[in-house]
Amino acid sequence: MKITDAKVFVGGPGKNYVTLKIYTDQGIYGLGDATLNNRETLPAKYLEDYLIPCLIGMDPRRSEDIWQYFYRSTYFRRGPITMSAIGAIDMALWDIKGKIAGLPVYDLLGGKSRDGALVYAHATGSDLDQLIDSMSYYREQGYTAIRVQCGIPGMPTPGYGIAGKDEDARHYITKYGALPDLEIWDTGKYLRYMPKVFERLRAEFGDELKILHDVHHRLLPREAAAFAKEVEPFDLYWLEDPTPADDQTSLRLIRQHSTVPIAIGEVFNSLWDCRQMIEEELIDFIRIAATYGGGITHVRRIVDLAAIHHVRTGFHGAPSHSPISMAAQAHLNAWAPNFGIQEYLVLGTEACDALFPSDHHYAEGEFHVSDAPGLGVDFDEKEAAKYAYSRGYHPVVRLTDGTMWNY
Ligand code: GCO
Ligand code: MG
Repeated sequence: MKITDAKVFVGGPGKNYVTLKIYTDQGIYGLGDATLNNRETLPAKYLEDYLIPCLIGMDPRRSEDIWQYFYRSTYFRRGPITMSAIGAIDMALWDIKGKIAGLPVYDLLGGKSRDGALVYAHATGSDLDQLIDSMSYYREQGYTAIRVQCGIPGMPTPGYGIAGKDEDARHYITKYGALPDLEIWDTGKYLRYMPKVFERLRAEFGDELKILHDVHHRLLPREAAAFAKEVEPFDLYWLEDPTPADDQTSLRLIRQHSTVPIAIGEVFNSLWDCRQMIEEELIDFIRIAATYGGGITHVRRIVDLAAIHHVRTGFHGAPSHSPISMAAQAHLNAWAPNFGIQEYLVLGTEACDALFPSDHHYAEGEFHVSDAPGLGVDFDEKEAAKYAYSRGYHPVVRLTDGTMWNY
């Protein structure tokens, strides 16, 4: 069996999805996702100019060897662009392999460990009342785990993941400007107000609800340790990205002062970015995505290392991931003995479902993986022709005195 061709498509409804389609001499094709949010043209070009020419003629069943070929032959290893490109190829090869075998990818990994995978939704509010309204909406939709982001009184700009006053907080998705928007961040105001938010939410929703919160890399290690200690009584399911995780050892301080579960990893692209924090058991959930994390082959390796160290999965599921990588993660989630939770936002719009037809679905707080052979997602090229690339940027963040900070 041979790979005969591969094509890259960029575009989608409101998103620049980077979709790879690999064709074989037996009529079977595979699909992969290389959507590197706000840098989408780079993995697309990398695939077209460098990887696809080598891929033609290879045997698609040899997914491990092909992964190693691209990882080792790149010479300048890792990085989000390289790993997104390799990841897309890897997903497409698992898709092909499943289709050859007539089995869903989860069966190739070791079979289902569960029927539905716990997911969390995003609730947001420019203030506490709007946040509570947004949370009530998701409770009604059956969610038992909700991430909460709340506007902070006096904060100069709304902040990460927070709807403006007049926006629809129930369906809020971060918008990216044609040039970077500016956010102003005040750590003191955040640290003083956020514990009060959790206190009110517990009083409002009781003890059962799983409450998650994303700090989005904004705190220093000492601040994060103090904050984690202070919010301990409110029993968070996780505290995400309390500090930028470039320095893995800074997490030790948080661990020494608090038992709040820590979730990190959405900006990682390899095992080497999280090896120390997993081995030292400094985190509780690993958030790497199949897209930037080198696909199923590499993420599976991370999941296995994590399992030995009591770290569970909590894969990234921002809307920038196409339904293809969400499917890749759904198969990992179905199999992983150390599955924790899945972030869930991407599927469900009519335009997105038309572009990526599938029977993966959400029901009652859980994600149900497709039982179709391969990844269980298709790609409609006619629909794809409707969309064009449009450049976007993540916001930039400055402190109140103008100092650059972390988005
Ligand atoms: C999350 C993330 C995202 C990121 C985005 C950046 O937890 O979902 O923090 O919202 O900001 O994926 O590209
Ligand atoms: Mg996050």
